[in-house]
Amino acid sequence: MTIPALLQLDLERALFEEDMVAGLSASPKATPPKWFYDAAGSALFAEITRLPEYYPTRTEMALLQDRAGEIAGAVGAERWVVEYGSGSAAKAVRLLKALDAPAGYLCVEIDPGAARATAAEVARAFPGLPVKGVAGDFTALEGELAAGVPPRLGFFPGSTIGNFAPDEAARLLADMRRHLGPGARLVLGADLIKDPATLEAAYDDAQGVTARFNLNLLARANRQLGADFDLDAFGHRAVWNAEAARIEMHLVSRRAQTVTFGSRAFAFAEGETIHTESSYKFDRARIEALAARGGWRVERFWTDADEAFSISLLG
Ligand code: AVJ
Repeated sequence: MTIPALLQLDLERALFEEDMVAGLSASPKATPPKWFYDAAGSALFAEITRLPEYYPTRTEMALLQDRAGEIAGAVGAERWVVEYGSGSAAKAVRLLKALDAPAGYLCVEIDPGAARATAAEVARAFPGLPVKGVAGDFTALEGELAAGVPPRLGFFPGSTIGNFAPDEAARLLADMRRHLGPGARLVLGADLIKDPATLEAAYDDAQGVTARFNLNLLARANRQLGADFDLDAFGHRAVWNAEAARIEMHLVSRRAQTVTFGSRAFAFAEGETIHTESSYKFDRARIEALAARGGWRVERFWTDADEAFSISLLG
């Protein structure tokens, strides 16, 4: 079913409001990271990927370049490539270039602008290849998969898997296992555990781009929900939680304050935070355990020379 664009915007706004109300009512306050990615947030994320401190994007791109031939050899010919939200076409173009006679390309992006732009760029790079971009979260894909027949190759780059808590991540991989169908493979990009200083710098850059990305959540709530967040009254914090193996991003209330939107009011104590994102980091054993919970096996595992980032081939 196709939902008219205006209705879709209304629906998106309603879901955003629901998640913000639930997240700000919870204790401790926590909101889902998928709402970072409106047009402004997607542009800020693109800027993050070019920051000197943010190594994941360029490391994964180089790794893809170096290993594309091996990946292509392992997955075989005539695959439908199904990509889960990377925010840019660059990695898919690199993968598709290496693959033997890809059958088509489907991507799902939370930001409708990104879905359109990524699909358009892939279509431009591969004239004649069936290409489709879908706006929504990963669950929006289920109905679309009739478009491409097996064998499929899932492509989940960027360590977006790290945005999900372990149980959710296992469920997500199991969903992919199921809807990608028989004989599917999955190319999974995952950031690796390393020294905390490097990790924290990647999420708290000197230019303050990540801070703006984090604060954009509140700016978006002001724009889209009529909230009255004072952006100067919140600070950005990124901390490595070693026990949970994740970077956490928080927005810290600089003072006691009350924020309102609609008929609701949310009280903040001085120093209270909204936990806006977790970015889990991995090692080979953790990826193998997670893959197994999702019904996959790690067939190949590649890292760069510094072991900063990994690409796994799951089958
Ligand atoms: C897009 C989820 C992979 O966790 O590294 C970047 C998002 N957040 N800087 C990440 C992000 C802060 C990014 N992912």
